[in-house]
Amino acid sequence: MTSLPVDAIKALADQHPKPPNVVFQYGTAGFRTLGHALDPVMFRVGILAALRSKRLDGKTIGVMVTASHNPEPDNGVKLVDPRGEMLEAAWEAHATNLANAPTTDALIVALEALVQNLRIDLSKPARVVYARDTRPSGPALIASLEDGFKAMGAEARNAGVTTTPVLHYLVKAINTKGTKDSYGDDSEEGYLQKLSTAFKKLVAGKPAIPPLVIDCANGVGAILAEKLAKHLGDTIPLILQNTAIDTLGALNNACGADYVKTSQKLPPSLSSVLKPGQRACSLDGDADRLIYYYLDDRGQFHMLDGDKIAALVAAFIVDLTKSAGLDDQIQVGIVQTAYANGGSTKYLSERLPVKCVPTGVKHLHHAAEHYDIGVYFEANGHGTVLFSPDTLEKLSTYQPSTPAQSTALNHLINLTNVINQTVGDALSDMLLVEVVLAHRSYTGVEWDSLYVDLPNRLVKVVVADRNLFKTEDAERRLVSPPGLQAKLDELVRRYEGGRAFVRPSGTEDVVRVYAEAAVRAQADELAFRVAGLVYDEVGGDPAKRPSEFL
Ligand code: G16
Repeated sequence: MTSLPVDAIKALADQHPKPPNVVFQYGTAGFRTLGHALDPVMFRVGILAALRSKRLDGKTIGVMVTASHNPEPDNGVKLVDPRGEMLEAAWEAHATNLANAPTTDALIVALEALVQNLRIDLSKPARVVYARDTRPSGPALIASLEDGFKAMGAEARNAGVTTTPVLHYLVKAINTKGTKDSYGDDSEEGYLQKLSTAFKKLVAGKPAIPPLVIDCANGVGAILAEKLAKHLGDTIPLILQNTAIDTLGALNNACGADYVKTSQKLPPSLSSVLKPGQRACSLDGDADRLIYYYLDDRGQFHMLDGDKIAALVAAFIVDLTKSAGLDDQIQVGIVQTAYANGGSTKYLSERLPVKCVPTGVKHLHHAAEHYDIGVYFEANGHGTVLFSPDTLEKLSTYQPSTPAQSTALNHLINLTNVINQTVGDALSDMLLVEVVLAHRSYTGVEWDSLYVDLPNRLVKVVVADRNLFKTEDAERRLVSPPGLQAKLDELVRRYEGGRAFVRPSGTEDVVRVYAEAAVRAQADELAFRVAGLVYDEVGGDPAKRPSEFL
């Protein structure tokens, strides 16, 4: 093919028309909105994925249909680049542009321009691999996506219903197959084998691991967790909860990582399951986020979020590099966002280099690539650990001089296999956490006591147009609407240990407010006062003003 298959595209595009008066945007994690609105977007994403593959010489591009932590009626789609990472930022704009072409003819014009501007060689092959989560709107959206592939004559592999991290793994495994960098067998089974084998090696010889309760958010994580449990056998007993993937409305509803993180509460469905002192964790709807927690002897809930995971894991890796005699050659660094609890940032920055970047794993991932070993976690439990190519090379060629060094080196090598380095992965992160807890002989209590979280509060504000809100300084300050940041500064000054920021969500149609302060009641009050300021600023309906405390 040396020119666009215009007739095929036209014929199929007419079956997926874009409604007028809707604007689509490739946001924090791809396109995300009500599932039934996404039909034209899917078709166009199918075409774009094929073009991206051609542009990259036929490398396989991933497409994941999911809305992750969002409620069930929402759905979404995101593209995965050949190394398993998020789509290159420049192409997000191309995706937005194609999605908004108002007619079939306008779509053809936009495609022709894209091919010309990016000098895409249309004679190259197009290869894609795609998957979806368990949402009811998924099958119809997959059919629209497949029409996009068909229009372009792409070679498309359907990975079925699986988690977002498995899809990222598959993309990397397919593109590295048969090379010296082979990432593993390019199948879900290969993924499960890789993680479970490394996990078993890492915990060999450690005392028996007590059972772990997993809240699967009634999503696709339930399917994978069940398969993983079989691979792990009795190395770690997993008690799966919230596995109702076929119950309408159950997905992420009063369960899952986002519910736990935002409400800072135990999912009600676990209240009769979880025993005091027992560890539990929640996945989100596509199993790329992980939040741990436990109940203390008095039944009080303690959350161990992405910041706590970063602290636990980073300290363990630093200790291993020291024990291996590699600490002068390998630098470990941390990447966080503005949502990181002030307590965690203080604790970590006293020990390691810490960088703050805007929300979205794509930003964290790229920043983490600058370290020899980059540990990145969002407070919401989305994150992973990256080992740079140089570090991987060092680990494979290093000659340890004592048995202790050799053991630590092996642990580090096994960690590179238990960790899904393509993207945040709840199940892989869960195994990583369990390895560290087993090595440290920690329960949730010791882990929790690494540092004390500042009381904090997240609030969503529904406004007419969230795009009025623009930020700078890694989203810690507002530049628009003008004057609002000064009002926030004035307010925050009145709270001891106060910190707050406002940013538009990239996955939901809301503005998010985060606040923390030295005392719980103050953190709550500050959050709702900031939310009120935001609401008033854009002239919202007084009846809907955020007002839990005021
Ligand atoms: C996605 C992104 C995360 C981000 C989250 C919330 O998570 O992958 O990096 O933190 O959305 O983003 P926002 O505050 O912009 O809505 P997920 O788990 O939904 O894919």
